[in-house]
Amino acid sequence: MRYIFSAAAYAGLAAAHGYVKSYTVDGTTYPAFHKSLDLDPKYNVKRVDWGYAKGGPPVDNVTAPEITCRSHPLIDPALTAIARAGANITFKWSDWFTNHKGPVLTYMGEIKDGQKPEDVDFFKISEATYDPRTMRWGTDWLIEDNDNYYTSTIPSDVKPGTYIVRHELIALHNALNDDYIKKISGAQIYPQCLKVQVLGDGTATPKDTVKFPGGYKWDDKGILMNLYYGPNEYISPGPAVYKPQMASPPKGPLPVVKETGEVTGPLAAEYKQLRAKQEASFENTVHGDR
Ligand SMILES: [Cu+2]
Repeated sequence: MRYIFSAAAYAGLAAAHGYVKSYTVDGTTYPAFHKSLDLDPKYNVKRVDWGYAKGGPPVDNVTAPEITCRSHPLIDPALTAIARAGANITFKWSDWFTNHKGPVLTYMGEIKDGQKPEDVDFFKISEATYDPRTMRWGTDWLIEDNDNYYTSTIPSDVKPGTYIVRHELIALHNALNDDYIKKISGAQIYPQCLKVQVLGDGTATPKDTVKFPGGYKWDDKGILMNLYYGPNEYISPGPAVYKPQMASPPKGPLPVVKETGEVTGPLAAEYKQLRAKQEASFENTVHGDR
């Protein structure tokens, strides 16, 4: 039974949460930050995403600094992915609890020298929300139909520069379990951010933007809601998805990437083995209740 949890399965739920395992950015795959192994200095990992020092539980308070990129303080990325405007970014999530239903959203915003993720003006580049006809969610599409892969396209007309891509899953299964006094919904928000150098000759700077924190309110219709009621619409939080004036495929040759952050050298095999083991043990928790 997918929707009924035993106490043991629920304890597993509380302890373990999904995360992005890797990013494929304009054809190159980069491993994502791993919350335990990548904090071990002996592996000397370099990542394209912002790492989290405190384990990365889901974010419940949309006004907390964690809403930007899942954790606070953040560990800055040592690498920057490279993509041509108009190229795809594919997020490979860990296996996920199918009861974690809700939308999957992607934002991006230019990050200038000296800026932090919370300073960035984010525009939305894609979302998979809810289809009232089939009563299926973005997460159903991600988990059941697409083997935990989600792809967003960088708008082909954005100006070149260094961007944060903020990708997020909002699990609404518990959303109505709110704390009215503290103004916190029971929604579990799982944002994750990576740094991307965007190439091209675009000139657009999308204007419909939000900052995080700031972009969401605890009682936004898409954050504080009862998902079991069979809603006949879903009002996505944040701005509308930005659409380029004239979408075009990426121009020029594939970017040449020197370093993806794959661990190399004498500890490579050990790292790979440990990581595979930890990922498998998390995913066993996920499948334990099926
Ligand atoms: Cu959860």
